[in-house]
Amino acid sequence: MKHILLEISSPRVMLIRAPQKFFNARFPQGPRLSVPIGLLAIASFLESREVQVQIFDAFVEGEQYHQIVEQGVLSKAPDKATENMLHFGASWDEVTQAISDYRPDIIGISAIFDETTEETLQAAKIARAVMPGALIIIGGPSASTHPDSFLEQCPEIDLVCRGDGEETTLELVEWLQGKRPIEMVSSVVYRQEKANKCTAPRSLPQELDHLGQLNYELVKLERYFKLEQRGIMSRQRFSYPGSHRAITVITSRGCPYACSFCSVHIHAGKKYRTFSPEHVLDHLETLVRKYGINHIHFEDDNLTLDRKRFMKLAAGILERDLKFTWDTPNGVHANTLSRDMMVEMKKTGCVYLIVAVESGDQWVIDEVINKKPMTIEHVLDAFSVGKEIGLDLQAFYVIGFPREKMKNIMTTLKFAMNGLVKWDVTPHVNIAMAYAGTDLYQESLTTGVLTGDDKERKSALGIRISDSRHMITTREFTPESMLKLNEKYHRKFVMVLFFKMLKFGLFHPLLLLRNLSYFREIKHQLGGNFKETAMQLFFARLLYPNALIRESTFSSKSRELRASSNQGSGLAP
Ligand code: B12
Ligand code: SF4
Repeated sequence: MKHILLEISSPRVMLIRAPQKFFNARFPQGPRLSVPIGLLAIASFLESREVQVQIFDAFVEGEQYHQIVEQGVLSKAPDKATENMLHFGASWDEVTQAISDYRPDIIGISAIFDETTEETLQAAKIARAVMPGALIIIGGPSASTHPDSFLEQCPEIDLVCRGDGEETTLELVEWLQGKRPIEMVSSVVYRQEKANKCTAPRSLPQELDHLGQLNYELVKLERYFKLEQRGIMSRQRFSYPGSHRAITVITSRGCPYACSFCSVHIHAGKKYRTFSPEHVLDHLETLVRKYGINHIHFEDDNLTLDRKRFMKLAAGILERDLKFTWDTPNGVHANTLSRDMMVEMKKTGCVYLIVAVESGDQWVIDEVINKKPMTIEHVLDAFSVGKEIGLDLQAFYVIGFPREKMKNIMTTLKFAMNGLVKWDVTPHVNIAMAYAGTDLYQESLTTGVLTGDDKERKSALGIRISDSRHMITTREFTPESMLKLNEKYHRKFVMVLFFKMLKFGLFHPLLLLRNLSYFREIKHQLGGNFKETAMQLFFARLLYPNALIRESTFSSKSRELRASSNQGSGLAP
């Protein structure tokens, strides 16, 4: 890093989320939108320490943003079998311009998913071309799990930050200021003559409150809502007027479990670290009262691991009279749930709870996924409590692990179907992906079942090379056969869901009619597309029958309050 100038009195930091290529224009394969909370956490921390910082989130910048807002969402999906993918977000020229306007001394680019590696590297190249003397760093889960490969692939990157980025970035600022040597910056990896140097890992305290609150003034919050309104969202949402003001919140980091397919314990650590209930409640209160947020996606890896903490949170939401709906799209663990907790969830506005079941076969849960101590009994308990108390449940399943036989996979698919038919639990079945650094990746490498970079296969599957790279082939199955099987079951699940909805309509005709009146509203939002509107109506409302019934019992007063909070914060877009 000889080109780096030290002793800059007040270095300027620019944090970038690069634009991304997608195959489809629509959720869930298309652009996924959310406030980049990792970058926001770093920026808020730096700002509170008086460091000049700017976030450039390409997802909400540039000409394309205005086009989507003014003309409706980009509805035509590019051809799956070609390289012709949809470029989502600011153009590379616009990224270049933004860097050249701000002239940062440190340029931080997030590498959250392996899927976005190509774009991360492209952003680093542009950053180097515009600011030859700047320190170019990357961070995020993907970079943290295989830092060496980023340094190898891209000479423009100076350094990779592993794990939490707030304190690391501040220490790098101090390094540029000449206040500490680089060896005293924790958790970074950089090139040295012979091998890459990895500095000592940061010790991570149990409590996260010292990181401070997020400062939402550092992002163009209204732009996320506008795009969400146009159908570009991070997750499924329960829709009511104004509910596009949805936001992602994380109240904890790290995970003590060691599921074979997951990289969380590698980059966020095995210690479960939390913001205190008071800190979270203050955060939620700001979101609801200052920014008019009315739906929250709790994306914690383990929202319910500490039951007492969860119950304090729930009690605080009720005490402070915070009105919002919420969900857990990242899944919760059945063994951490109890009836009391699920009752509180319903009371505090939970629209749906996703249970991370993973497999319907206990042997696979224990021996292949290593998700001990969760058992099928825990799962069935949660399913039956959900049905009994009227809380809509969904479930995650994963199929296609190296040691799985077809009979194990069929057990999971049948379990998923049974959960839907008997307990109304909507299934989401995913195919196992072996991400670098995970036990699954290691196992796949050593047993030689990773599919590898295969361009022809990629075209046939219609997915990106970075996706196909993670897919698994064994004597029992190939990625193609898994995708086919998954599609077949997906169609069956949709049929069952459709009949369940019809039955719901028969018993609640007024509710159904009232919901159909949303059709016009959504159709208008989506630029008149009938098929998309029907799908949106189904996925954004009709999939949550219990929530609809509850919604119809809201008093008119609380509806008015909700409507007025939906007017928003008056912030400039
Ligand atoms: C929320 C979430 C999403 C959201 C949006 C995330 C976002 N901000 O854009 C959505 C739903 C869109 C999503 C989608 C996917 N996700 Co996801 N997601 C998460 C989740 C649960 C939380 C991420 C988060 O917000 N954390 C909170 C913030 C505060 O932490 P953070 O982002 O890690 O940032 C901190 C540090 O990493 C670091 N940092 C981050 N960026 C930078 C940059 C610099 C310069 C520096 C110095 C530091 C730094 O500092 C931050 C503050 O401490 C993680 C699990 C996890 N615990 O990480 C999975 C995770 C990131 N997702 C994952 C995956 C695989 C996906 C999908 C590919 C799934 C799929 N098959 O569809 C898609 C990809 C979507 C896409 N765009 O292509 C994997 C990534 C694994 C990998 N190595 O690639 C993870 C780790 C889950 C897992 N179990 O393994 N995801
Ligand atoms: S899947 Fe969930 S429980 Fe398993 S290691 Fe990852 S975060 Fe932890």
